[in-house]
Amino acid sequence: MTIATPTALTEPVVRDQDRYLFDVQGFLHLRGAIAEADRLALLDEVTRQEQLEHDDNRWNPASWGGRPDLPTKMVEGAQIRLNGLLRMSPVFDRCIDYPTVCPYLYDFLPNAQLGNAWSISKGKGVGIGGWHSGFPPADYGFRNGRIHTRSVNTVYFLTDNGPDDGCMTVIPGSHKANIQVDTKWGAGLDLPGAVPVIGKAGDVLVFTESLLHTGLANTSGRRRVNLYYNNASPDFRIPGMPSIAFSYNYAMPPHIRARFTERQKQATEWMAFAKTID
Ligand SMILES: O=C(O)CCC(=O)C(=O)O
Repeated sequence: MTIATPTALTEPVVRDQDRYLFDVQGFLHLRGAIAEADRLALLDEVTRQEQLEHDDNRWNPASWGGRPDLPTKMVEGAQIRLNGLLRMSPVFDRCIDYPTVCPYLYDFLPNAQLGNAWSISKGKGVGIGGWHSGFPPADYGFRNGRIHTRSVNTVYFLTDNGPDDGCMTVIPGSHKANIQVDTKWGAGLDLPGAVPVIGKAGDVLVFTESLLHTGLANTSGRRRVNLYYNNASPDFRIPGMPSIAFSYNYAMPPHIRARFTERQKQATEWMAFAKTID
């Protein structure tokens, strides 16, 4: 599927064949969905933020029983993960409701609420990730002509995701699996049914979090940078939501939400009720 230019939010771009493909595979690969100027602005900002130190005390005071295992900046070898992107810079706001992506998001998950937004950069030597999914297949279904899923993740490829760059990998159809996977069957592409999502800078991967997924190793030495905006259904309570232990990463303090557009405020409505510090 190729998207040439960003489409207005109101245009009915989602076709039956898109719903069919998402339902059958558990994901859609939107090629060329990010406008080049946006991609460059996002990539520059991730690169800048990765070089900064981030003071977690401000967001995660020990007195609130925060999550030391989920700091803002996580560095493991040549991999850098930044959690809570929207706290860092308004440059990241645009992906809350990116015009070419949100018609699919809201079709598959009406009134989606944004959870965490994070980046992952990989360099040479980063190994294969572990297979995982956010929700079990029981949380995915198709009823009354509509997709029903607890969570939809949207992955913005800011650089090429080649097979040796550490690209995302999925098991198409695993969001409907009836047999529990045993990860001892194989790591990465060795797990039966694993397919690499090979993409270009500017592509977006939209998938149900009931789908098994992971990332491959980076052996090329080319920097691979993706952004992840994960969304939950409004009836789902983000785990531990009222507690800062989780809302630390997910919830934005009121002064950050104040700058959002109306559409972005709607997409983060639950945050208005979460315990946060300003
Ligand atoms: O970055 C990758 O390659 C995989 C990331 C992933 O699966 C995740 O963050 O849940």
